[in-house]
Amino acid sequence: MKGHIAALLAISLLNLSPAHADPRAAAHVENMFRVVDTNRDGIITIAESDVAIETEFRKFDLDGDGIWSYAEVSKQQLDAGASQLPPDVQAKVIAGAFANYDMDGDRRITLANYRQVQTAILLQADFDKDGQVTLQEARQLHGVDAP
Ligand SMILES: [Ca+2]
Ligand SMILES: [Ca+2]
Ligand SMILES: [Ca+2]
Repeated sequence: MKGHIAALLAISLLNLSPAHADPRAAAHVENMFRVVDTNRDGIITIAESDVAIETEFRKFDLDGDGIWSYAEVSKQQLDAGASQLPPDVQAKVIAGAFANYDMDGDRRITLANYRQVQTAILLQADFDKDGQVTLQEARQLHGVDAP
C-alpha cells in the first residue's frame, strides 16, 4: 500500500506508517478508529467499514457520477494532508493513490475498486483473523502504543 498518505478517512488509520511511541500517531489511530466504529464497541466490523468506505467515496465523488476521477482523487489527497508536501512529492502521492485504487487501470475508480482496496487494508490489521479489527489490532498494525 505504498504511495498512501495518512488520511483516506474511512480506514485511514490503517494507512499510517508505523510511528513508534509517537503520541500524536497513537491519538490519530484512536480518532480515526472512533470515526469508523460507529456503535462505539471498540471493534470495527466489515459492515461498519463498508459504511465508512461508502461515505468517504461519496464525499469525494464531487460530481456525483459514481466514479472517482483523477481530479477528485487529487482533491482528496490534498485535503488529507498532501497539500503540505513539496509539489513533486505531492504529484507522486496523488499518482500513487490513484494507481492504487485504479486496479484495472481504466483511469476510473469505482466504489467497488475503492472498497476492495480499503477492505484489504482493513484485513491486514485483523491479526487474529476473526473478521473484525479491534483498537488494539489497529495500534499493532501501526506500531503505536496505547496512550
Ligand atoms: Ca463497532
Ligand atoms: Ca466523480
Ligand atoms: Ca481481529
